[in-house]
Amino acid sequence: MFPRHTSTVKQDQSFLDQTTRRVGRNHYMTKRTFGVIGLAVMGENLALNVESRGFPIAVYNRTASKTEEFMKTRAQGKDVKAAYSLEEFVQILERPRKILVMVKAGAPVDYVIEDLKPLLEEGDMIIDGGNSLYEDTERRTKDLESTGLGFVGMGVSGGEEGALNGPSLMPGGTKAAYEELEPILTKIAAQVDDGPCVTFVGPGGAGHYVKMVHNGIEYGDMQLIAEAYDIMKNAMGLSNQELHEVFKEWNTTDELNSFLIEITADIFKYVDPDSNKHLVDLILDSAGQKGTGRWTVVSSLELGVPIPTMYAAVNARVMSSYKEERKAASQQLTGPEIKFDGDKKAFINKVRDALYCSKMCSYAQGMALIAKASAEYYNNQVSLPESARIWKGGCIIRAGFLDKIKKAFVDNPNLPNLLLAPEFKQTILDRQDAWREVLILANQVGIAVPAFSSSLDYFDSYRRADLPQNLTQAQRDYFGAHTYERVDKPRGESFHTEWAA
Ligand code: NBP
Repeated sequence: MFPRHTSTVKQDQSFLDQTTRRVGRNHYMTKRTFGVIGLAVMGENLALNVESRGFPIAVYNRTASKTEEFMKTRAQGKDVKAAYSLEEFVQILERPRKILVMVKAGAPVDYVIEDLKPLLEEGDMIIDGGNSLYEDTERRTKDLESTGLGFVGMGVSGGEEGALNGPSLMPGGTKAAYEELEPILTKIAAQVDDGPCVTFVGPGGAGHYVKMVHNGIEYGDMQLIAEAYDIMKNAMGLSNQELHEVFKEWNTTDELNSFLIEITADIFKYVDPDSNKHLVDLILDSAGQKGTGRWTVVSSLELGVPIPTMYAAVNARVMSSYKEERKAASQQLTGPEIKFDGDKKAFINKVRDALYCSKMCSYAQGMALIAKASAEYYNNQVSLPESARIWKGGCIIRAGFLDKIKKAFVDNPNLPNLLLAPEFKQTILDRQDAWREVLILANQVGIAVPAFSSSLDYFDSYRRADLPQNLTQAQRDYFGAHTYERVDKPRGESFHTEWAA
């Protein structure tokens, strides 16, 4: 059983007496409330965030020169104590120790945990704030809980700026450890109208699972914006200045107001000082894809939850990386001539509608994936309204629209799919014609819109009672005797036919 402790945030005199120790010959130092291991971009900024909320901190980094540099620069004058060995680091932390590990995801997290384990005492807790695979977090939680330590696998979103000023935090794992950490986490998280962007997500790897899906949704959002840009630039001929104005205007709308739309508007007006050209036009069209997008797709396949928009976004990045091959192919594989002669202003509104409808489908997929994972892995403990709420501030997908998602699941906790929530349903029904028109144009002029198309396919598949998989089942039974069910017989009864006879 993980022992309970009173909050360590308020320190009265008797507490300070117990938690001071002699350092050097004459100097007394208050023990540190919070420790951070790993002083790269995220660790440094999170450490400074924690310190700025009034918590004395200790820091440690494997390479001592980075620690020295941090102490000489950003930590100057702050309530930060550096340690140059893990033994020293552990000693200067008050008990129960609260240690945030912010190192490269994967094996380095295990190395740090293994080195820390023998130095810690029952009730101490480790938080892994990196982008760890939820299955690794599952394993680490079990392992550390079995030794009497608390483990919190915490997704952190918001990059460098969020880490410093208020990220979105997605902690899961040992519930009692989270309760100890809550007074600190609620202070360092982004603050929005309905509270700090942090909640206890669920047991085991639930925090990292929700962070993974957050990143999958981020992939989807970015690809959808890229496709809207491609159509408006290459089919409709909008200039960067016009694109800046369109995205700026979209950012004022209830449905699309978001961090990603805001930065997109900024990007279109940025002029490269060296060349005096718009920087966006000078950037190579080859995007990387790291673990989380791919993991989201793999998990969705394992759980049997369709997430075609996110899958399309991951594939689009993979395809973009074949730059040289695409360049060569473009000399041989021609497409239709690009021609748009409609009303630009009216069509821009249709692109906006297509973007919003596609985005609704993408979030419907993400929320369905979290719901299934919650049921399969986390005893139904992951709250969908809370997941949407903690993404409202601090993180890359922060958007006004998340409020509507939260409300949809508060109003109906058993909602089978976001698209069935009254507000989303009506919007998508009202705008589907515009959405389809945009896809028709893209297809006619030969511009690939994989995420827009996958979203529409998702909508058109989900909304149809009958799909053509009756034929698929017949084929499977024909060549493999896989059997089939019949619409005119009770579910569960299976049939086989000797088709060739
Ligand atoms: P990095 O992912 O670049 O990792 C660098 C840190 O890991 C350094 O402190 C390095 O120490 C330490 N480290 C390594 Br590498 N191997 C180690 C080992 N075997 N033992 C101990 N320490 C080791 O840092 P980051 O960009 O700050 O990201 C940290 C985590 O946060 C990652 O999981 C990342 O995916 C996640 N994340 C990053 C962002 C972002 O915007 N960057 C956003 C959200 C989440 P050294 O100095 O001795 O080499």
